[in-house]
Amino acid sequence: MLELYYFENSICSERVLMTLSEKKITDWTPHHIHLFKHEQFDPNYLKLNPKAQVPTLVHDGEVIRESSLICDYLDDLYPQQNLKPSSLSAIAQMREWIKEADEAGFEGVASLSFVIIFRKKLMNMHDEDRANYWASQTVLERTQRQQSCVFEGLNSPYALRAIATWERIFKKIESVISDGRTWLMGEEFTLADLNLAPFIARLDGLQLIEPWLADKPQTKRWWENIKKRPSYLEARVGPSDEETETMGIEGRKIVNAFKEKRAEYVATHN
Ligand SMILES: N[C@@H](CCC(=O)N[C@@H](CS)C(=O)NCC(=O)O)C(=O)O
Repeated sequence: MLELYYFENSICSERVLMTLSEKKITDWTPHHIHLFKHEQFDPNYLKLNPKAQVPTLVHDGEVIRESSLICDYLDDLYPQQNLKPSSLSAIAQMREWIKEADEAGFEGVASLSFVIIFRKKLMNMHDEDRANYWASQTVLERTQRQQSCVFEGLNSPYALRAIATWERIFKKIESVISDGRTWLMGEEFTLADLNLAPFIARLDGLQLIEPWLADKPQTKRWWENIKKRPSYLEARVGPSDEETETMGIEGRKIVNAFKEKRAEYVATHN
């Protein structure tokens, strides 16, 4: 029996939803964890995921955490529609993409999300509620990052690091697929493409993709292909209509300042 604890507006949960769709797995039980209602801090959920994060998969009583590991696990569990390349070296290279997305890409997207949308949400909270929210968190680095993004906005060092990270990832994508291949690992869609997709969808929702990909035609082509993928559509990757509106409004307010920061970074690091 497969049970998934997740939240729709979570880029990490979307990775798993996309994997379930790619693999055509329909026999699973959903458990919604509403992050904005702080259900991730429920003591029962904390037993499954002590970091108070989604997603979490439970398979026949075994708990699997970490979105990319859950996707990898599901891929191994179900033979149909393999999401890994065939050679061991290619699998290792595929995992390098995912490792970078997990380690740096996630933090970058989360920082920019806080600078652009969650900042306003948190600033509108009563001081005491905001302090309680942060006090409930169990990962200190995450709290420090969020606080810096909320209080310093685009001037936060985490925002600059996000620009540097995604500049590096997009440059790598552009260079790898400039040989005309459809997907990162060749002609087969793999977990490398899939694990990046929800993160880039969020950047898109925040209105940052246009300026970022303006000088990267190959990456644009790859991104357009991802958005047409049935699993992307079925898993409803990216912000909901309502969120798209809020993100769009907030993103447009900041996009010029973002472009300046990015240009400054590119001029000094290229
Ligand atoms: N490395 C973890 C990160 C999970 C994570 O941070 N999930 C976010 C949603 S995308 C979360 O649960 N945040 C809890 C919160 O904001 O309090 C994974 O990939 O599963």
